[in-house]
Amino acid sequence: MVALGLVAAAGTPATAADNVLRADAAVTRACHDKLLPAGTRGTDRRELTSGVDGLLQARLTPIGDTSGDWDLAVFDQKTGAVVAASAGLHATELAESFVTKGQQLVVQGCRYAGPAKTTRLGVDFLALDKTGQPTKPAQVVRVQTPTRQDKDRLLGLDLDLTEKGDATSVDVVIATDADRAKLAGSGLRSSVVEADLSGQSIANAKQDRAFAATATSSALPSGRTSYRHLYEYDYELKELARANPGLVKAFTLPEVTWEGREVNGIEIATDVDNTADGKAVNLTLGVHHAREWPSGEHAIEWAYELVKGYRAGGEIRSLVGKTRNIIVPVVNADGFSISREAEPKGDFSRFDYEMKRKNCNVNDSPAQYRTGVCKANPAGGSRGTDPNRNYAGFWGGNGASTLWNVDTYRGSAPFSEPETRNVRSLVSTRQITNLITLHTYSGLVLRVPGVADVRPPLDEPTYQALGDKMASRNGYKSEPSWMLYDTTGSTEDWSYWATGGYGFTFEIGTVGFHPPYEAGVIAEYAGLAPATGAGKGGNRQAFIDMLSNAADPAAHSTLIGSAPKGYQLQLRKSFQTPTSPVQQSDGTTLPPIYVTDTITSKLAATGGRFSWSVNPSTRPYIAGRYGRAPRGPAQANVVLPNPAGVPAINTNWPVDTTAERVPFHVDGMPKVDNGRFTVSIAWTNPATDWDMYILDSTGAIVTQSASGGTTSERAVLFDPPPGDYTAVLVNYAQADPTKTDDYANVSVDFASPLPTTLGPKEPYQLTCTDKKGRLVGLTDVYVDRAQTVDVGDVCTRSARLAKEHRR
Ligand code: 0X9
Ligand code: ZN
Repeated sequence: MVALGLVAAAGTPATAADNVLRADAAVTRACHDKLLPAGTRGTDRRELTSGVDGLLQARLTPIGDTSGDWDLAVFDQKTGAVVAASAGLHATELAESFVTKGQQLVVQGCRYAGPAKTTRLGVDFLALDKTGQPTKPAQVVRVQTPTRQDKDRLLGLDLDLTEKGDATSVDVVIATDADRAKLAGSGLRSSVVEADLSGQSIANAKQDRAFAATATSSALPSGRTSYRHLYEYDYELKELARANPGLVKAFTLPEVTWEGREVNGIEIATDVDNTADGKAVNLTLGVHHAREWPSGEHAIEWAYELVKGYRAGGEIRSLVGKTRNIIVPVVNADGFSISREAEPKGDFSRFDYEMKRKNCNVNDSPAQYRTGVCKANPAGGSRGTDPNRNYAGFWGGNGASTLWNVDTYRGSAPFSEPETRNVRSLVSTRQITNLITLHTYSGLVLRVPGVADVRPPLDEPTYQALGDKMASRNGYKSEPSWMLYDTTGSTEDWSYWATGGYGFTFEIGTVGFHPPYEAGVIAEYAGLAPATGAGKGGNRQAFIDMLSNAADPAAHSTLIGSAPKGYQLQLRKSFQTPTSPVQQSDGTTLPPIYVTDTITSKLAATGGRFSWSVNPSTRPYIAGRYGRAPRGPAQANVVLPNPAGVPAINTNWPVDTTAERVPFHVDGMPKVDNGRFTVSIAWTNPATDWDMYILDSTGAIVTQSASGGTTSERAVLFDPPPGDYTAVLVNYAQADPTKTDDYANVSVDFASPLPTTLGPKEPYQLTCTDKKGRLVGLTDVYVDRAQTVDVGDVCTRSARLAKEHRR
């Protein structure tokens, strides 16, 4: 690894003065658009020649006044093509790309806005280390996981699970020989779904180029026809703000990434600068996972949708008027930039940077892997923390890895990462009543909880209804996320349980992390074929549903009262929430960590009555869990004898119907109230394999259990409707075909539903400060979902209390 510093065209080190770019005028232009002639107003440039086959990193850092906005672009001098660019909201920029030895480059700095006439340029060239490339193409295999045991076993393998899966299987990426060996040794059954991922990736890129070359516009609100680069996201955010003063504001989140990038967002509301106007806030997040490009596209298109919709009038104008929208299209800016700028290798190896998932934290890696930069290092894309395992909600439990190089690595501590702390700061300081965090892929609208043991929150009926409604627009499946697989430390499993704001994970699309743009972005967003939401409104309409929910006071809580003009109200809650018992890599478990959250929000009184849209004061985490009271006893367990004989081997059920069939009956009210039934069978030899499918009276499979390498099967159905059922027992394999290893009896066990549990109520502390910032009112406020609480004249009523508080 060589860091050459700034080199002039001839390869000699630059002087300090060469490091300072200067422009006397600011010009609002896209610096990355084209290489401008030397001396163009508002620009400065340096010419360089790469001394290496490797990586170029060009940075800007502000000099003195940090309020200026400079952008940066690097061009190939011969072709004029943009090689790398950066267009943040200030003068902190990082443009990175691969270059070849002898390549002649022009670094172009553009002063976009603000008073800073100068900015500091730094350029590094880094040689690449290419050891350890995989030998075989990577594959997607479908792993059969009909039981929770199987799912747990799969999770324990620390493989790269895709979010594609159903009740009985999960698709997994197998990139290396080590992955292959792990899966083979697990006893889990699997089949190859996609034999060579690289072919697909290269074909996708080609298709995208062809589409963008011919299509001049699209059904997207912006008309976009190709995946954006990070610098385009940033540039468009500030241009949207510049073109729509008063309605759109671009902002930078508090923490820079590990590589020093600023993370930017946009806020949209009437009178946008008055963030303390008491309106409900709808937050849309994209790109927690680097390779999930459509998630950023959907987020920024939603921003265009709102701006255009507001200008056009009608439903969106009315909704925008009642709410605030915050959009952060790219939460994981480092990871995204790497994935987006990588060459399409598509083999899912750790050097396939296009398929990088995590962020750029390197601190938890072993010393030999801590060298290099995020985009080029000996461990490739396997360094870093999974931002969607790093939130505090149930952190440290199932479905997250303790290992630095695994794609679901949870990080060294809850909120150890700048990316999650950035989202935390938004959610902790604004009343985010609604949150969608976008991912790809597999057509899902996911809600909490991430693990089944947590049990659904008291809000489950309304929470589910909202998810179902959105799913009716995009054609996705709406379900609690544990049904996909266990996850802990995910975005909404923190934000929801801590604040009560409805949070969802969308898994956009059906065909890959960043499929061709036309299908993966345009069709999914606008609800066009081939998307599952074709003709139903697509994600566009799902987002509008979410915004309508934010605009509906019945969906959150409201405080009303009165306060003098110029006074400021503040709500505050501070609490501790335990993480999961913290799983260790040696299999032991340490006690939960108690994470302190402080939630605050402000209202600027305009005089007279106010109305303030807020989340419920009681955290869902302690409010209780949803369930239902048993209305009668559960049905008595039954043991059904194994029918005489043994069916022939059948590896092709249900096409081949050879099986044993054992009927049983499930009673219902008023006789019994079953919360669930569990059907189990057992045999002796793990090399023997019986599979079990449970059919209802119409012949539909209602649940199943079809694992391999075990001596039992267990199928569960929650809240089973009364009626006749059939257990279908399929003889999939016999350890010794000459001596049948038959299963014993079929047991059907019934259990009562778990009743709803209720926890204590929590208040907000509401304070009022006068124009001079003196505390003049203080009270506790309890407010439930859908409730409106009149807090009265809070700025004078509790004056005595406030005075005592001041002493
Ligand atoms: O595993 C994830 O983080 C998400 N899938 S992805 O392929 N996009 O990485 C799914 C998360 C689902 N779980 C929760 N949201 N709790
Ligand atoms: Zn994701």
